[in-house]
This record gives sequence, structure tokens and C-alpha cells, in this order.
Amino acid sequence: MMKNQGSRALLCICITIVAYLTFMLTVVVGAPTPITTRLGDWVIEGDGFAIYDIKTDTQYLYLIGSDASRNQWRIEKRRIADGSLEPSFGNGGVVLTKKSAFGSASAYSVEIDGEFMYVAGYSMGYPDPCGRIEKRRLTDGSLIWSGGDELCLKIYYDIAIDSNYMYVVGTRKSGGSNAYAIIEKRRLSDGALVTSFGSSGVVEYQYYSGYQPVNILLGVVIDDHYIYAVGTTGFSSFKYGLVMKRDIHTGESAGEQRGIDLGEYNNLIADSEFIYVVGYVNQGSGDYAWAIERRTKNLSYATGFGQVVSNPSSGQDIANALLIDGNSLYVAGNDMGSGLRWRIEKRRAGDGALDSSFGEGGFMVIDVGEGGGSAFTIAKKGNCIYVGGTPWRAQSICLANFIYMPLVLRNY
Ligand SMILES: [Ca+2]
Repeated sequence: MMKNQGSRALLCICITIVAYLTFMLTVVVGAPTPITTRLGDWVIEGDGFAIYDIKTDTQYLYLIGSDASRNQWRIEKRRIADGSLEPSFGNGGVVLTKKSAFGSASAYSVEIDGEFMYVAGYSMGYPDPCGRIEKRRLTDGSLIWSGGDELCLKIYYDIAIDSNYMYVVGTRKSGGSNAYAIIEKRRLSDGALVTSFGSSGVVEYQYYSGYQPVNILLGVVIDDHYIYAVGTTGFSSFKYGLVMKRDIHTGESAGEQRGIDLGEYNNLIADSEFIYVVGYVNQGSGDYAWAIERRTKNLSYATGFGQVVSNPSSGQDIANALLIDGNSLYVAGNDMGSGLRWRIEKRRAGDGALDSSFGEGGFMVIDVGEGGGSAFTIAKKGNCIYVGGTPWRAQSICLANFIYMPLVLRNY
């Protein structure tokens, strides 16, 4: 009996001490310390013209875009830890594709699976561009196959993959203009078109027609049943954002929205319930503002927030890319205020409000030097995000996180 009473007394003392410590720590720490943001451990710059997409796996970043001369693709594999090139990939960490004989060339989008990368873009032909897709091995960058647009009329802007297929979006030229928005479904194994989709593997879409129409898809995501793609439709002097939903097997339309605002949609992501779309809305008089939209999978504006407009300057501010992480959205683009600079915003996915714990009240502006530039892609791994754009530059931005300790104690 005495022994049990002694244990109980000890237990009581222990509980009291833990409770006291918890109380003291809560008092000392106060409200949870806001997450603070710092520039990450490394920045790389200067090797090419533009980085248009970055993907991550456990240890590496894969960066794609155009080389300094802007007439061939540049693909890099870098270590996440320090940003250094991985020497076993390509030539010292870099793959440069064959130069275009007719002008510009650029890779715009990359997707990776456990073993391969799938890169989409174009290489200028004569007189029109040739859409191009390459499948390469992640370990060494070796080419498995390349293919795409044999007729040389297309530009591919974005690519999504599932376990067997790729879905590539872009535009087909006609009469010198970006006349048709396109979606192609191809096999990952050999790049062949899947003929049961659309017309022999291709969906072509034209809302505005006539003299020099613009119909382009710039971003694509998929779920198990549908393809969601965004872009623009109109003419060069007035363009409207375009959102399309298509059956993933047949390519048949399952919905469509043409934005109420003048502007363009540049990219999108999806979670289980919503799609999130970014681009710009044209405010008139040369003033563009970021547009960040949340739509249901029926493409209508979601309740909570449908559209947020962010206008950091009176110039042409454009949002280019985004990612979702838990309940947060990170959006990357440019800020035309006092020159062209990268801008990154962190917003709450539920209501679209800026998350004031990030950067300067919810956003960061990065001066990328003379000549300026824009952020075109954003990826995340652990507590760091990786942003790439023009000029050729990849920047790590890390969240120094002091929030966990008091929260863990409060859970007790
Ligand atoms: Ca503006």
C-alpha cells in the first residue's frame, strides 16, 4: 500500500511539474511565433536565358528552359542541398539539345516520374515552330525518344502525366497566328498519339476565329477523369482567359469558361476539390494585375474566394505559376514597380488572403538585377521553395520555422 501511495504522489508531482512547465512556456513564448522567411542557402544564375519549369524529387532539382543564345533547350540536374550541378547527368549536369537552325527554341514544361523526365517545348522551324517532346532518363539525361509535331506548326507549353499517358497543351499556328488551342494525348512509352482521344489523338479548339485569332492553352492538370486546361482566347488587342475541362479518355468537352475579364490565364493546379488558376487581368491603360482564382471542378468560381486581384504596380504585373501546400498557395510572377522584379505571394487557400507570416506581409520581391525579369516557376521541397525565371536564375527561399515547440506542448 505504501508503495502504491508513493507512486501516486510521484505521479502527481510529475504532472504538476509538466503542467507548470507547460504553463510557464506558454506564458514565456506567448502566441505561437510567426513563421519567418529567409532567403535560402543558395542562388544560381547566369548560365542560360530563362528557366521555365522546375521539378523536384527527393534529392534533386530538374530545371528546364532555354540556353543563353535562346536557340536550344537547356536542361539541368542540381542537388537540392546546395544547388550544385549533378555531374553524372548529361555533360557535367547539363543537357543542351540540338540548336534550331531557324531561330529560337525553348523547353517550357517538365514532368518527372520515378525514372524519366518528359520535356515539352518547341524549336523554331521555317516558317513556323516545331512542337517537341523529349523523354530522358533522370539518372544521366540520356535521350529515350523525341518527337511531337512532325508538321512543324505547333508550340507545346505544358505537360501533365499519369502512369501511361501524357497530356500536352499548346497552340497550332495558322496564317501566322496562334489560331487553335490544342490538347494532345500521347503514350509515355513511345510518344505515339492515342487515337481514341479527340481526332486521332488531338483536340483542337477555336472560339474566336477570323483574322489572326488567338487561341492558346498554357497550363494543364489532370485528375482520374478529366483534363483541366487554361489559356487565352481572343485577338491580340483583346484577350480573355480561357478554362476548359475535357474527358481524359475521349477529349470531349465537359465544360468551359471564358473569363469575364480581359487577360490571360498562365497556369493552374488542382487539389481534390478545386482548381487554382493564375494569370493577369487587364485593368486598361497598360495596367495588368495578377489574377488568382479558385474554381470548383465544374469551373465556376468557388465560394470563399473566387478571384483575388493583386496589383503591385501600375505596370504589367503578371502571375505565372503557383503551387499548393496544405492550406497555402504560393504564387510567382513579376512586379513592374521600379523595374521588373520577381514577386512571390503566399496566400491562404480557403479565402485567398495574404499570409502575413511570409516575407513582408505576405509577399517577397526579389530584385534580379539590371534588365529585370520574371519568375516563371515555383516548386517546394521540405521547408524551402525554389523559384526560377528570367534571367536564368534559381533562388531557394526557406521558411525558418519556430512554431512547432509551443504547439506540441499545447497538444498535451
Ligand atoms: Ca499593374
